[in-house]
Amino acid sequence: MTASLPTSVAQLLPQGIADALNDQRPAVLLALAVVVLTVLLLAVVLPLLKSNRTRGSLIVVAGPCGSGKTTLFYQLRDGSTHNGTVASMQENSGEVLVKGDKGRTVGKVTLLDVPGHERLRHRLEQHLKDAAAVIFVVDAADIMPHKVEAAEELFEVLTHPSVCRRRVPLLLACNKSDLDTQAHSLDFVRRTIERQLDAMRKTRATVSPEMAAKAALLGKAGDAGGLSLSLDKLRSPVSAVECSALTGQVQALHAFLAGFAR
Ligand SMILES: Nc1nc2c(ncn2[C@@H]2O[C@H](COP(=O)(O)OP(=O)(O)OP(=O)(O)O)[C@@H](O)[C@H]2O)c(=O)[nH]1
Ligand SMILES: [Mg+2]
Repeated sequence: MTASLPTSVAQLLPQGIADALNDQRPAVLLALAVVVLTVLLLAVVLPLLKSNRTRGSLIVVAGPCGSGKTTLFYQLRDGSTHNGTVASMQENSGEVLVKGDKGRTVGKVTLLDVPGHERLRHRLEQHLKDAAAVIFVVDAADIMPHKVEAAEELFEVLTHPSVCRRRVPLLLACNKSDLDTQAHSLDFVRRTIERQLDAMRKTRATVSPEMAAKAALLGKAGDAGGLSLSLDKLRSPVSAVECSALTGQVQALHAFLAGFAR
């Protein structure tokens, strides 16, 4: 069955196209449809598939200087700390084989260790756009002198637009638990960070409307039922574990990574 274009439509089209359509050349229409579909596929669908693939397994390791990120990176990647590290000025990236309960490999993830230096904070912000999850490393033995630095960086991570929008999971890794007498308990580190973040969101809310909007992403004071902010009630799911990158006590990290292994 054939049908010609309505006159009002035909008048709006260039003469050649209107004639072609009126000539009922199905081959032309079919070719046009194929071209449009191909362009759509290339421009929209493929980049989406590609970004989902990388996002599926990129784990960003962040945290203050000296907390043990690079040591943890080597421990997870190679099962060795390579006899110590120096302060990093470059990212380290590598594939990690994720181990299940019985030590069997359950898949792999890409780990990206981002230096803690404040001057490199913009690089962390870039990487967070592609992160499937974040491991935020703090030094459990030295958290008190570094609590402001740790909370400031964590504030940036937890209020990062992409992290908030995609509700990227975050693991607070309380490292250096091998320092028995000096390392604070998981609960202590967690509460210290919560109190510091709480104070930070209150003071930042008064700085500017932009800061107030960012601070509001951590919830309003009192949301946690008490005075302090609760890491359990944020947009991103946050969990916390003890570990020792130096001695290889990293099973809890493998358990977290298993959720993102491919
Ligand atoms: N006792 C103990 N020391 C650790 C542990 N993890 C790291 N360290 C030590 O802490 C120091 C800093 O470790 P790094 O891994 O270089 O710290 P980083 O977080 O990468 O620091 P930046 O690169 O400056 O951001 C080194 O002397 C490590 O040997 C741990 O689990 N236990
Ligand atoms: Mg480092």
